[in-house]
Amino acid sequence: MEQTAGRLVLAFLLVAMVSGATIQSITWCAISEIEEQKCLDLAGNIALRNIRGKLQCVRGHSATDCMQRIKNGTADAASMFPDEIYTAGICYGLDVAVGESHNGIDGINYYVVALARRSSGDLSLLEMHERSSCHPGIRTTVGWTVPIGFLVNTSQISVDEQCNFPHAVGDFFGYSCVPGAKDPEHDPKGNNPRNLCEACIGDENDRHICANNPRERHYGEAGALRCVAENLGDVAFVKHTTVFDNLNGKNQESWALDIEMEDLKLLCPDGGEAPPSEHRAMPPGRGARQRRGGAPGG
Ligand SMILES: *[C@@H]1O[C@H](CO)[C@@H](O)[C@H](O)[C@H]1NC(C)=O
Ligand SMILES: CC(=O)N[C@H]1CO[C@H](CO)[C@@H](O)[C@@H]1O
Repeated sequence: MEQTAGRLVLAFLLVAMVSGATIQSITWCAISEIEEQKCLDLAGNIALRNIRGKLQCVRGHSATDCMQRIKNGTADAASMFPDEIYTAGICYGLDVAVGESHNGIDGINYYVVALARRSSGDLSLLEMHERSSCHPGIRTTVGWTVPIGFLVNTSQISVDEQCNFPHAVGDFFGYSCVPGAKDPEHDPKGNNPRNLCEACIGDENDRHICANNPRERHYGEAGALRCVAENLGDVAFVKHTTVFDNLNGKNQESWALDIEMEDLKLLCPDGGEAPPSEHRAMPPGRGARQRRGGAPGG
């Protein structure tokens, strides 16, 4: 984890779709002072070592500002959070050039899956409108970026010109638990839809509802599974390993002991269903499997 707690450690390099032209000089849009300093250091090294090409650094006010700069040609690249990549792709027509995992030690791949109770008939991942959903946390790769990308990709969710994903998601699902959705950090204007927290339950004393930490009992992947097990959500977006990590006595909490593998099913990207062991991947937007990125709650 770097300087900002809870930040994802995935960084993505974005480049404008410049029709195959080889770039001699790259202008990097730095979002923070630290990033700008790194860029300047690197640029100095490149100049010193006489490497062909040139790196220039500009300072953007925000990820969105950098996207605008890339789009209008005053910058070529920036590093982004995974969830910002969807904004970049969907709202600014930019493309992901390189995906990098900063905690590169493990680099374990996982699939993001959609889990539902077997008893809830008539559920399809292609018809999720007005359904209820359980997410490990806001801006997590598993619980937000991949599923929302899928819903956008399959034209179920459309985002407005402001690219306001929380609003689009709140309008789309009947209600959800997206821990952190109302935190000032993720909701600076305080106007994210309330229904993003309506499937959350908080702690034993009904406090910390929708908190972006384990006090919210529907937080994280186990929490999202619990949310479905407790019938508060139709679907949970979790890793393919989440059921195996929590069922058959692995998790001793009563909700986990009360549910069996046979009670659950996977919803597949093609609209069908499968047993939890047949983890078919949800396509993460651009056809590649997600790398483990140390997402909060992940
Ligand atoms: C490009 O976009 C940035 C960020 O919005 C803006 O500050 C800059 O003036 C724009 N430049 C041009 C040439 O349009
Ligand atoms: C509607 C849409 O954008 N569909 C795309 C979803 O992603 C697949 C591959 O990742 C594309 O082939 C589709 O065109």
